[in-house]
Amino acid sequence: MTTPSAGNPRTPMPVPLEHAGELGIRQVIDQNGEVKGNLDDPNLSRDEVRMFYETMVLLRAIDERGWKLQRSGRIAFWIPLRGQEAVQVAATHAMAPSDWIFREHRTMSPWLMRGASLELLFAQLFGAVSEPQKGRRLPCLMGNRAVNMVQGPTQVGSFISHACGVAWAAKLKGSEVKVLGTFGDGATSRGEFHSAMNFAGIHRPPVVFLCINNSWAVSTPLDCQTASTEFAAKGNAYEVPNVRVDGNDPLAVYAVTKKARADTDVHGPTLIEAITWRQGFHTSSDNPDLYRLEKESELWKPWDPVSRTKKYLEHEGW
Ligand SMILES: Cc1ncc(C[n+]2csc(CCOP(=O)(O)OP(=O)(O)O)c2C)c(N)n1
Repeated sequence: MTTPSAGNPRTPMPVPLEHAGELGIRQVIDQNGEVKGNLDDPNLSRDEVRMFYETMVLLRAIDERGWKLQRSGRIAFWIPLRGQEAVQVAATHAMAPSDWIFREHRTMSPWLMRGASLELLFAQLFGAVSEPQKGRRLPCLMGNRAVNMVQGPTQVGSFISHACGVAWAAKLKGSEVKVLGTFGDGATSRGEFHSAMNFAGIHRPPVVFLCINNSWAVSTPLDCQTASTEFAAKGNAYEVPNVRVDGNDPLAVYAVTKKARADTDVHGPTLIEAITWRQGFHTSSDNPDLYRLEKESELWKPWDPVSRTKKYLEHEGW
């Protein structure tokens, strides 16, 4: 006899990436890394895609190490990023190094891809005085002015309006700087998301809003987060052009983010909804067994971003 669960896990929803065409989700590669999607291959070079893959593998290794450090009591807290490697790596690469990135709590890619050291990243996790914020923030809520990466605050989504404001300032100054603001699906329920979108619709600052829809906000599933069938469409209310993309396909994320960045000079903001899945716990203070079933992980497994990218590299002979 199996022991009844202490929680109330949800029956998993179908993986939207399986029906990308019907759902208007832009996709370049399929599960097997083959170019079969509804969006043209952005034709990145061998070195660029290899850099994507290597950074994704590094992020996954950091995630595994961070988890162990927290579980062995050596750091206070850990926010897993496993499963969300492709979206952060590709979006960072699509922006210019001088652009500002306001990031939610799982994105570490700008730190690594813009040349800040791994030692300094771990110094942040340990709260060492040598790290840019002098150990004042929770592990993973990192920021680094040297690489134009703004610290993730504890308050979910509170920085979306700041990202919009920095972009507005850049426009007023006639600067070439653009802004990327990343946030989760849960953050779209915050007032700051709506104020930023409203402001962006009126003043057209050069900002790319990247909603990383990983299916959950702690234990809150999507249908308890919004009555809409998608997050991208929320842009319509504010006249902010929007697009849905397969967040586990780095080529697709790169292509739509690159276009959104270029479009900042045409119409200002774009809202991107990148669809992915949080593979790990919400944080080290969570137990997802109480609200989701192992079956959900099995459904998403073929869509793992690291293995898909690896398969693409293999197909290309790279
Ligand atoms: C204003 C606020 N409310 C609640 C929390 C607790 N909290 C931390 S992360 C989180 C969920 C965020 O979900 P989402 O924006 O989808 O990002 P994800 O964690 O899934 O990456 C919540 C509710 C918080 N930090 N700030």
